[in-house]
Amino acid sequence: MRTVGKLPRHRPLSRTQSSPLPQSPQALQQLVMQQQHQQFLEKQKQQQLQAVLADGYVSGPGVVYDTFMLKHQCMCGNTHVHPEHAGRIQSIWSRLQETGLLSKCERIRGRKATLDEIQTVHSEYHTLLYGTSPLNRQKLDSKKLLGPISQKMYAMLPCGGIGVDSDTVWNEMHSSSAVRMAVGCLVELAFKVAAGELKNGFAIIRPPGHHAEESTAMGFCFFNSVAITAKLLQQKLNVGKVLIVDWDIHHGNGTQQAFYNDPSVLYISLHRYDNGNFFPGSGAPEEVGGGPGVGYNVNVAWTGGVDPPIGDVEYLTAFRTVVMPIAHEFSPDVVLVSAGFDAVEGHLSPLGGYSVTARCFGHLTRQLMTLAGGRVVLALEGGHDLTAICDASEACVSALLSVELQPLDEAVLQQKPNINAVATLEKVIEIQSKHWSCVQRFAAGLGRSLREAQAGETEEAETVSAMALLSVGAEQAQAAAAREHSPR
Ligand code: X5A
Ligand code: ZN
Repeated sequence: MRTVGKLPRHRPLSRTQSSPLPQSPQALQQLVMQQQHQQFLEKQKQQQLQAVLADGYVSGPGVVYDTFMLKHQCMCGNTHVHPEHAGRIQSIWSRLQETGLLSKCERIRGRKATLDEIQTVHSEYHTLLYGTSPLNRQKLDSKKLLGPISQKMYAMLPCGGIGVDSDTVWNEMHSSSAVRMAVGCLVELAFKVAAGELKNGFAIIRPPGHHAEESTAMGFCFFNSVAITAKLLQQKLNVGKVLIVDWDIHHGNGTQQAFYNDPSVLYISLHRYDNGNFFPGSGAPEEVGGGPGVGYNVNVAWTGGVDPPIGDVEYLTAFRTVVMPIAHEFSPDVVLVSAGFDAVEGHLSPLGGYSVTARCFGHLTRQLMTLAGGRVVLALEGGHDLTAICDASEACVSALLSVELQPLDEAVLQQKPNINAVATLEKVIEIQSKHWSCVQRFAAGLGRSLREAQAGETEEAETVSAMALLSVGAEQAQAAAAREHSPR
């Protein structure tokens, strides 16, 4: 509170005021202070209201993380043979702490997804197989829910542990809690974003999920967290259209499968394809969806290997010519991102090979924030180079916070996309233009640098307004001519 002596001079109160003014100077001072305080509260209320109108409700981004997910570890205990290890999410969490980004975000409490929630995407058998530990399985057994589930279903691995394969390891004691926690964390976060309690979100979760199909665990994945979240947003929160952007270097075969015939969920994946020779082998550009879902599956399937390399220019060009135009036309209510960071430089084949910068992913995030009123939720998928995934997470959370990003290098803006990337995008546009008319106009200028594209678009806009002016001019001339020739 300010002291009376420091109060600014107030305007003299007018004589027309109906209530009598207090007589003593102290009482007058008090009245002025009361009024000023009232004004202050009023102004504060206005500002809060404006903030609510501007962003929905809220403060800012939400981040979710839970140490339960650390316990999913091969019983062999050797993280070198298993690149999808607990240190991945621990490192990202620490990085966000160290950089002070975490303190600018809301921390969301995670939880284990229920078996019913998981069954929105997965079969009952698959859900029970990976969603229960020996302890709670006994309870289910006694309820006679389980049938043949207690039979052995894992392979012995060369490392001494067990799993579906040497990537997709299983810990009988701890893995079921971890895989359910990964799903539940994302569901909690996405629901708060969709409901307007949070601006956007970043889920630091593992194991990843986008390879998990209805009844198949593979490629480190057991439950498809992003697919389950999309289904639950629709079923429980009445969200209409969900866009899933998958920028993990691997195709999200599980996510594609979950929504292949569904026009309410648009799946756009950018992945290394190499004509089906890169894991998991699916994700051809011709896979466009089925039945009512035709056109709602978009595969930007990079082909041509890594010489020349695929990097920022190619990803930014794909966003400019395919991802963002289609996404805007779809007009989603929520955007979920399968945010794997294995396309970031530092990842070698077969778990990478590309050279996208961490910084670039911040810029891609910022572009996605122009959709769905900014309701964007990123979920970690793949990526194992700790520096790369920490840098990329930092860039993406910075974007979600709307802080100024490190600009892209001028060289990136001036470079043309490589010949293989242009061929890939030509093919995607040829195939998808049957379903999305907006992409057609980008077919001719695919080889442009981002700077050239920028100039081209400015020129196009100028041409459009010049044409508009010309046509207005022509109409006016016609009208004038008509007046001249018509007898009064
Ligand atoms: C989520 C992810 C990669 C699986 C590679 C299998 N999976 N060799 O990045
Ligand atoms: Zn991956």
